[in-house]
Formats: sequence, C-alpha cells, structure tokens
Amino acid sequence: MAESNATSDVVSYGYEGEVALVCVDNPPVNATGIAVRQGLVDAFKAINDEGKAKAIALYCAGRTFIAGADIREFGQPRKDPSLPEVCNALEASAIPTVSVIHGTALGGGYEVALATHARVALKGAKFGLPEVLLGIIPGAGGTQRLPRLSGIPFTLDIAVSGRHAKVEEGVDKGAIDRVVEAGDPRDIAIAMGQEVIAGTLPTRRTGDIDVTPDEAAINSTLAMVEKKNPHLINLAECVKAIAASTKPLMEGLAEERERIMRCIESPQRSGLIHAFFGERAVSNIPEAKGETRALDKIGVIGGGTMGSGITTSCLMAGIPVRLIEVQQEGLDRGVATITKNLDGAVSRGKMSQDKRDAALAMLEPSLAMEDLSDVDLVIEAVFEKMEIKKDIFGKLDTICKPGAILASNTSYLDINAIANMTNRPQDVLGLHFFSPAHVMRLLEIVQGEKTAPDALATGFALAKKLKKVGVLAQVCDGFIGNRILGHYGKVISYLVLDGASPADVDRALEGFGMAMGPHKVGDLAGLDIGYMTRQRRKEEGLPANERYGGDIADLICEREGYGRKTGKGYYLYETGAPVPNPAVEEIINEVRADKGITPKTFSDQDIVDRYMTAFISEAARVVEDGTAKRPVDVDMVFLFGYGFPRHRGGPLHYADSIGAKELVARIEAYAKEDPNYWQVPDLLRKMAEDGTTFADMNK
Ligand code: T1G
Repeated sequence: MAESNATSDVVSYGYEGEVALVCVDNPPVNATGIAVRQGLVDAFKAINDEGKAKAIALYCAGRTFIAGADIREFGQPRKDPSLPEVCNALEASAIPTVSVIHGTALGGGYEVALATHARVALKGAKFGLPEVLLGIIPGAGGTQRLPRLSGIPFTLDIAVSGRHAKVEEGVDKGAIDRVVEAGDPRDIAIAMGQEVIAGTLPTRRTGDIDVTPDEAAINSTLAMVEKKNPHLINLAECVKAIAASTKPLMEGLAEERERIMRCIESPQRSGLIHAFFGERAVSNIPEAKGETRALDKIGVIGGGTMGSGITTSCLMAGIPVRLIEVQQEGLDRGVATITKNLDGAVSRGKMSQDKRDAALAMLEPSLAMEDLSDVDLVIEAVFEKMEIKKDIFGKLDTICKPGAILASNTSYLDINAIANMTNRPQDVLGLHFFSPAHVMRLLEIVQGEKTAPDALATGFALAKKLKKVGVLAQVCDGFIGNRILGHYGKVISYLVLDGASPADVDRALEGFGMAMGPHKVGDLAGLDIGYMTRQRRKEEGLPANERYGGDIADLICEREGYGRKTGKGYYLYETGAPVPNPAVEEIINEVRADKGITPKTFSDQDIVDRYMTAFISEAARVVEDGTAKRPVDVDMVFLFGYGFPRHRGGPLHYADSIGAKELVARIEAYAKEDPNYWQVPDLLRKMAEDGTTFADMNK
C-alpha cells in the first residue's frame, strides 16, 4: 500500500505533517469498484475523526487517476456506498480537500474530483464525462457540480459529447484549478496539501456555488441531440439532468439519479457497454499475443481506392510505405489520393500540418516490385481476380526478404490458394481492410492453414499500430462480414420482390438504427458492384434451389443506372437528396407480374424481424463453423466495418434480446415460404433447447 493505513485492499491513507494523503491503488485504471468506494468513505471519515490534518490530498497510484465507475458492475445488484454517496461524503469533509489528477480523470473519477474542494492536474492529463458513450449519463454529481464550476454551456459540451478534454482547457473553464509540471502524484499531493494549509491554493465546496440558468443552451442542445441521435434516450436525459443543476444540490442530485437509473435499465446501456468491452476483447486472444515480426517498413501493391487508403492509414500511424503500381498514371493517381486523404485528415483536425508533411515524406512511390526487397510486410490490394493475385504472390516470393509477411487485402478469395503460390505459406495471411481504409476501424485478420503464429500476431500488432480493431477470421468465401452480408442481402431483395418497396425497407432499417438504408447504400456505393457479382455468380451457376432475388436490381442497372454516380438508381438524385425513382416501381411491378407474385404488406417491424433473423442465422453459422472465434467477434465486425448501430451492440448481442427460442420459431415460420433460404442453424436450435445465449459463448 502507498500509505500506512489501509481502509480496503485498494485504498490507504497516511500523514505527511499536517497533510493527510489518501491513495487509491486499483489497477488497471483505479475504477471505483466497491472496495474503492468503501475505502474512500472510511479513509475520509478516519482522517476527520483523528483531527490530525489541516488538509487532505487525494491521489492515485498507477497509470491514471480514477478513470470512472467500474463498468463491470453495471447490471449487477448495487452495493452501497454508491458513488454519489461517496462524493457527498468527500464534499462534506470539514477538512479542506484537494484531488491530484494524472492520466485520465473520467466519469466517476472526475466526479470524485469535483466533490473535493480543489482540483490540481499534472501537465498532459485529461478529464471528461464520457458516460453517454456507454448509454448512460454522469450519475455521481457530474451534471450538478460541473455547471457550478464552469457553467451550463461547457457542461453540455463535455457531458453530451463525452470527449476527453485537456486539463489546460479545464483551467480556462474553471473545471480544473491548476496544472503543474508532471511529477510524482504523491509528491504533488503533499505540496498541494501544504498550499491548501498556507492558503495559496483556494478551496471551496462545489455544492455551495449557484448555477446561472441557461434555457437557450439547454433547449438548443435538446433539439440537437433529438435530431442527431433520436435512438439514444440517454443524451436527452443528460441535458435535462444538467438543466436541474439550477435547483438546490440535493434536489438536482436526486433528479440526476432518477435519470441515470432510467438509462441503466435500457438495452442501449447493455449494447454500448458490450461494444466498449468487445472492442478490447477481440484482440485479447492467444493468437494476438506472443512473438511478432518487425513492422518498420511496409509495401503496398496497388494505388487504387483500397491501396491508397491502406497506405494513408500506415503513413498516419508513422510507418513508411513503398507504394507499387504498374503504370506511372496509376501511381500518380494513388499518390494524389493519398495526399488528398492526408489533407482531409488535417482539415478534419485529425492531424497537424507538420504531421501530414512528415507522413507524406515517408511515402516512396515506385513502378518496380523489386523495390519491395527490404520491406517487413507487403499488403497486396489489386483487383479481386485470383489469377492476378497468384501472379503477384509468385513474384513476391522471390523478391521479398526471408521473414517478410505477405498479406492480401482480398475481401473473399481463398488465402490458402494464394499462399500456395509461394514457397513460404507460413508468411502469408489476409489483412482485409474496409473502405475508406484510412477511416473504417475494422481489420479482418485472416488466418491461412499454414500462417505462422508470429505472422498472425504481427497482423494484430499492425492493427494496434493503425488504431484499428483487428478481428481474427478463418478462410471462407467472404470471411466474417461479407459472408454474412451475402446472406442477409438476399432477404432485402426477397422483401422487395414480395411486396415491400425499397423506400419501405430503407425507412424500416433506418428506424432500427442503421445510418442509411441498404438501397441508399447501394446507390451510394454504385449498383454496378452488386450487378457484376450477380452476373459472376450466375455464370458460375447459382445453387440449385436458391431463389434468385436479383432480377429487379439487374433491370435497374440495365435500364436506369448505377445509383448516385449516374444520377439514377433506386432513387433519383436530380436535387441531390434521394427521391424514390418511379421507374423502379414499374420494374418491380413488371418482375412481380412475370413471377406471378401477389405483393404482401410488410410493416416496418416485419422488415426488421426478417432482416435481423436472416442476419443472425448466418452469423450463428459463422460462429458454429469456427470462421469467427466467438459471437463478440462477429459483433465487432459489424460495429466497426458495416455501420451496425452501436447501441444495439452488434447482431448477436441483439439476438440475445430476442432469444434463441423466438428466433427458431421465426425461421421455421418463414421457411414455409422458402425452405432453402430459411434454415435453422444447428447452434441456434441447440441454444433454444439448452436455454443458452451468445453472451454465454463469449465468456
Ligand atoms: N471499468 C472497468 N474496467 C475498465 C474501465 C472501467 N471504467 N475502463 C477501462 N477498463 C479496463 C479495460 O477494459 C481494460 O481491461 C483496461 O482497463 C485498460 O483499458 C457514476 C457510472 C481509461 C481511457 O467511460 O476510456 O463512471 O482489457 O485498454 O486504451 O458517472 O479505458 O486490460 O482487461 O481501454 O489506455 C466512465 C472508460 C465509466 C472510461 C484507458 N468512464 N475507459 O484507455 O486502456 S461510467 C469511462 C476508457 C461512470 C459515473 C459513471 C479507457 C481509458 P483489460 P484500455 P487505454
């Protein structure tokens, strides 16, 4: 223990002269689990009872000041003292108190600091109230005390965005009292306690300060959150809790408590916390650990959309890239795209101009594949044609140095077939990026039969360097994401064939939380991509009794165009905003008539149910056959690669809210219309019999 008197196994206190020191030491981030809460209350009580101190300084051991409530406790039975009670006890201390902040004082951590009588931070530290990112709101006084120090507008900014602010900004806003040069938090705690005693560091109870009302800020923020995130109830709850800060503190705290409880009980909280832990869980696997190879220099083959996006991502992470193209025109185009991407990052405030210049200076364009002889890893990002890839990997086999990793960005081709074009299949794997590759965070890391463990672990190390979410996938057509998309994409065409309009489907799925309905996405991406895939599959011969759903889309491509880029697709784009294309309705009626289909009516819920049941059934099969390691891996693929609504947690987290029994019943009912498409996965049937959940499989 850092101090001599332990009040729990993670909190201790001691004295340096007339300064009492309270230390929290609860790795990894000093989250306020019950032992921290009880320890703090007991420490502050003991120091006040002993009366030996004239100031109390609270600091933390380890990498950071308290980074929040222990998220793992959510959904569990509550244990007192609650964090609000801890904060009230600290604020009530008769002996003046000061918090010393280092690392990230977030959520409940910053709320503890707000309840002390002054806040001093080490240079470089950050603070924030990111609870809304977890589907809840600050629930230990943050919505009530921060307005007392910094006003309602700043509190709205910090609490509704969930952003981490620099402590220097906090000083400007009164949210932090002082920033000191970095040093040992305990030493600074002693010095600040002495300053409190000397009166050179003023202290006051935050709760004693009045709040200036600001109806305009409250109402404009309410309007903004209800427009921007109509699905997230917690944002409006957060704004309304902040509005209550004009009441006496205890009344405001009571309202804040009532509002956070509403959020904690919502499925959004469960989905967002699943997303928080899932993002970390997917790389917390044996395959991602252990020996890795060098990643000092990367080669990218192909300067098209993907190749330039991947190159941009590597350059932004500070990794030099040699970009290879076969012709000068293509190479110039790639360099221009990369330059545009980097300039975009500067204009979006994602990187400084200096960093952008340094990144661009690490780009070495070349027309000679031989220039890849010294790179540590090559990422091939050329056309999705197996012959081209085999030819490239055959050449790389002789050009690249021993131990260099040879990766393909293919989105569905067989990595094993590519690996077998080399004498070093142990160095080959798939690194499947998602467009735009310098923005989308998902990276599917595809393990070949012979991929060496250190090569695979290097794939995860690259994901971490690029700040991407690396998910392990086994080889199959489409790996995890595109394989599941390939299945649920069919139900969308079946719904339109059987009676729904494209606009009905888009509206229903946008109501479910998708950022954009599938037909608008198709128009945006270009309908020609799907058209070519369908023609390829038809040439290869469709599976015998599969219902072909592409007639309508084929005719739209042949008669109307490819969507936004040609001005016409499912929608018309004359005015910019998408308007349903009347010609599409005629095509739909024509195809239905040809097929003798009598259109049915589908409610928005019917559409969501069919879509998600199809989605979940293929996702279950992907887990069942081991293509994905666990359900959480599938969830993260769709949160970080396909825009699945984050507050739903992912398709299989959402599946648990329906239950395996209901899902099996739905599939059996739908199977009466199409027994080939609607088949109950064995895993789901077993879950229905055993009463188990996908969450059980994540443990
Ligand atoms: N509770 C439990 N575990 C946590 C945690 C938390 N709050 N924060 C992080 N961890 C674990 C994480 O799962 C990982 O575990 C390890 O710590 C390192 O995290 C009443 C109710 C602090 C910026 O939202 O933003 O307070 O994988 O890998 O990249 O109003 O963690 O090693 O087993 O992310 O350096 C509000 C959430 C909670 C902060 C550090 N607080 N955490 O990032 O490391 S709600 C938050 C973070 C609340 C009150 C309400 C980040 C970080 P493992 P890491 P990092």
